[in-house]
Amino acid sequence: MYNRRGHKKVLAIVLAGGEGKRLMPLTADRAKPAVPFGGNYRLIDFALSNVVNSGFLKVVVLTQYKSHSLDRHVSRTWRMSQMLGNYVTNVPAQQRIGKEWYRGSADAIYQSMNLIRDEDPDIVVVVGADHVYRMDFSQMVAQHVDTGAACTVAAIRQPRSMADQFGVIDVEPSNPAKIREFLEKPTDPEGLPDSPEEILASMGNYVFTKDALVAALESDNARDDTKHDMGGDIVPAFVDAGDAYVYDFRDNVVPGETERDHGYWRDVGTMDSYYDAHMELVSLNPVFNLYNMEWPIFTQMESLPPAKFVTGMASRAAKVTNSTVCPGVVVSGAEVSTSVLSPRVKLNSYSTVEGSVLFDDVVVHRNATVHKAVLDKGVDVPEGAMVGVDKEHDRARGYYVTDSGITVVGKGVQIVH
Ligand code: ADQ
Repeated sequence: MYNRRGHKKVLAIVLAGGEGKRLMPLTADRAKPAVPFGGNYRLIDFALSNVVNSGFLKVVVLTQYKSHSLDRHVSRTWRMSQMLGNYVTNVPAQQRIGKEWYRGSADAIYQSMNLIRDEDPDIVVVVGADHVYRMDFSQMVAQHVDTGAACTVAAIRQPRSMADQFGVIDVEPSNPAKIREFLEKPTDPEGLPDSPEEILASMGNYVFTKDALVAALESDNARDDTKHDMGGDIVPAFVDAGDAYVYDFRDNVVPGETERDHGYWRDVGTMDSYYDAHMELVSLNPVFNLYNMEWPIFTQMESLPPAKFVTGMASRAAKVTNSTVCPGVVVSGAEVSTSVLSPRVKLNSYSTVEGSVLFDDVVVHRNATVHKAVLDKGVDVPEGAMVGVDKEHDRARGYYVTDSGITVVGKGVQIVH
C-alpha cells in the first residue's frame, strides 16, 4: 500500500498496551484503549479510524495489559479485506524475545520487529491509543519526507501545569522546527516564549524512517540504562543525534472539520478528564463533532433494535434532553439529561439520570436516581436507590469518587441502598 503523498510504503503501529491506572475502576479488567467512550466507541477506535482514514491500511496493534476485551474488539471490529493485502492485526505480547513481557513501549515494538522486517516499509507511523481526536497522519508523513528527518514528533500546546504528563519539546526557530530538547514528563519546565503558561507537548504520535527506527530500537535494547520507552528513551536519542523534527498539530486539516473543532485533542487519561470529555460531547454545541462523516470514527456496529422512548405503565412520558442514546436502549417513563446511554441501557419509570455516563447493559430501576456518575457495564441500580447524589454515602459504600465529585462504579456492581 503506497501512501497518497510521497509514494512511500507505510506501516502503522498502534501502541495499545497501556494500563491506565488513573482510569480505575474502568481499567480493572480492561486495557485503557479498550475503555468505552461516547456510548458505542472504545478509545482505540479514534486512533485506528485516524490511521485508516489517513490511507494507511497495514496496521499492527500491540497489546499487553489485560488485553482480552481489546483483542476481541480489534479483531471483530477492524477485520479488513485481505484482498489488497490490507490488515489490522493485533499482536499480544508474546515473550518472543527472552522471558520478559514488553518492558516499555519501545520494547513492544522491538519484540515485534519481525513484523517490520516482513512488511519492509519505508516509513513507520507509531501512534498511541488513548486519545480522542481527528488527525490526518498522511500530512505528517508528507512533512517527514520533505524534511528528510529520521524522526518526526506530533506536538500540541498544552497548559504548563500539565507538563508532568507529557513529553515537553523545545524547538529551534525554524519551520518546520527541529527539536532542540525533549524532556519526558518534567516537573517545572519553562513555558513557551510567546505564551509562558503553555508548553509544547508531544502527542505520543511519531513518524520514523524505518531503517533509523530499527537501528534506534536495536541500540536501545542493547542498553541497561533505559526504560525502553518511546517517549522516555527513543525520541530523546533522535533529538540528541540532531535528527528529530516537530509536526505542529495546528497545521493538520481534516476533511469536514470546522474552525471550531480544528485542533481538538483530548487526553482522557484521568477520570475527571474522561468525564469532562463526555459532558463536552452532550453539550448543546460540542467542539468535537462525532457527526463529521467525511472523517468517520469507525466502531463495531452490533445488530440491535432501535432506541425506544415510552410512557411506562401508570407513569410519566420519557423525557431525554442533551444526551446521546445508543441502539438497544429503552427509556420508560424516565427523565434523562446531559448523559450518555450506551447500548442496551434500561431506565424504568420515575427514575432520573443526570450528568452521567452509563455503559452497556446498565439498568436503573423505578424511582432510582443517578447523578454525576460513571457506571460501568452491567451496573444495576435497584428501585429507589441513589448514586452520585450524596458523595459521602457513595464513598462509604465503596464507590470511587473523584476530586471533582464524580462517582465511578465498577463493572457489574449491584448498587446497595
Ligand atoms: P504516556 O501516555 O504516559 O506518555 P505510555 O504510558 O508509554 O506513555 O503510553 C503511550 C502509549 O503506549 C499508550 O497508547 C499506551 O497504551 C501504549 N503502551 C504503553 N506501554 C506499552 C507496552 N508495554 N506495550 C504496548 N503499548 C504500550 C506518552 C509519551 C509522552 C506524550 C504522551 C501524550 O511518552 O511523551 O506526551 O504520551 O499523551
